Amino acid sequence: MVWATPSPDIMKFEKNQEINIPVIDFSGERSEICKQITKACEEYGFFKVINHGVSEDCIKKMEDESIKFFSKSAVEKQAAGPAKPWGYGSKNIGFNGDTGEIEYLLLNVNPASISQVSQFVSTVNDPVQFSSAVNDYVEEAKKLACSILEMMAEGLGMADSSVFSSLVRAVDSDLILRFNHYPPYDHQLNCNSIGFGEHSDPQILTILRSNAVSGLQISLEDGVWIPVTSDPSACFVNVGDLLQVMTNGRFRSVRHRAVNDPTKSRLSFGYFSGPPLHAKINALPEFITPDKPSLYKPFTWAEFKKTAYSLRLKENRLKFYELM
Ligand code: GA4
Ligand code: GA4
Repeated sequence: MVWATPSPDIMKFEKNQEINIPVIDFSGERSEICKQITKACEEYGFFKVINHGVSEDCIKKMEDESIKFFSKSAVEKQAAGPAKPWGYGSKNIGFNGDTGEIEYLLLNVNPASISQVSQFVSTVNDPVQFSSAVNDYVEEAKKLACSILEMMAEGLGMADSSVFSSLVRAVDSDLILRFNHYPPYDHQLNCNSIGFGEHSDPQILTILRSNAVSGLQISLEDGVWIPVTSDPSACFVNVGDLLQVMTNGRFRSVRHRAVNDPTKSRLSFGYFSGPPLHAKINALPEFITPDKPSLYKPFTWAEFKKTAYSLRLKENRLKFYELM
């Protein structure tokens, strides 16, 4: 396994990029950040955050735990699963036949599931260290997600600035943490394969952090893929399907995919913030006008999640909830 060392010159990445994705500096002025977030979510449904406030130490511990785990033999890792829906998985994504050049650990973010998966991985990792890395990281990721969602609401001029954040901050909110390892793989030699196929995230908001190996691509129009240069010091944010519904289509749920690097291991952590299962999701009145009536019928997150899990990865699952 070949692990990349972080680049000493992060700025170089920005200049080399062919298409500039929005980069938002969280050390800046708040009202300016709110505006930039709103604009990025309207145009791309995606942005990069620098100076995000998640501690380096916390990220380092997560990375150490992942390297420790993914570096082991297939047999040892299999012993930590298969634990559908939670635990270790390799090549199979979801339940409907999607596959990719990827291995992963999936955790439901609650004490019971974290402790269960910590036991699963204890053939390789120290369960106390592992669960402490995960608990610290999800706490910081949640803070970041909530603060982004609050600034979004402010940028949109919502009367209640906690309208989005309260859903992912609730004690029973549905949160998932995913560790991904994309082993070195040459797609040019095997053009039928991909790391993680095209899809949108079903939840409200996703926070993604990766090592210095690129692979993430976003799509703004069908078939046009924009490579996102990795930046291990940054976090990348995706708008999920539910946020597209709540903003009545003003924000777009970004379609994205990941491809393997031919020579290096890409490692990423995704933090997927969803609402409680019983939460009712609908286009908020602020986004409904006589000219723009609601595009979607209301549903609960449990209903939508069930739909998402019954379909293939690339499917546009929102179409089942569209009003004509
Ligand atoms: C995409 C976002 C998250 O990685 C994930 C994925 C989940 C899985 O891998 O089990 C899903 C996929 C994701 C969307 C549609 C369904 C569910 C695979 C799949 C085919 C953990 C999630 O919540 O939804
Ligand atoms: C779908 C939505 C909710 O009903 C549920 C389901 C859950 C379960 O434990 O029954 C899941 C399913 C649902 C999606 C994938 C995972 C989890 C069964 C399963 C195989 C309660 C939920 O949270 O996800």
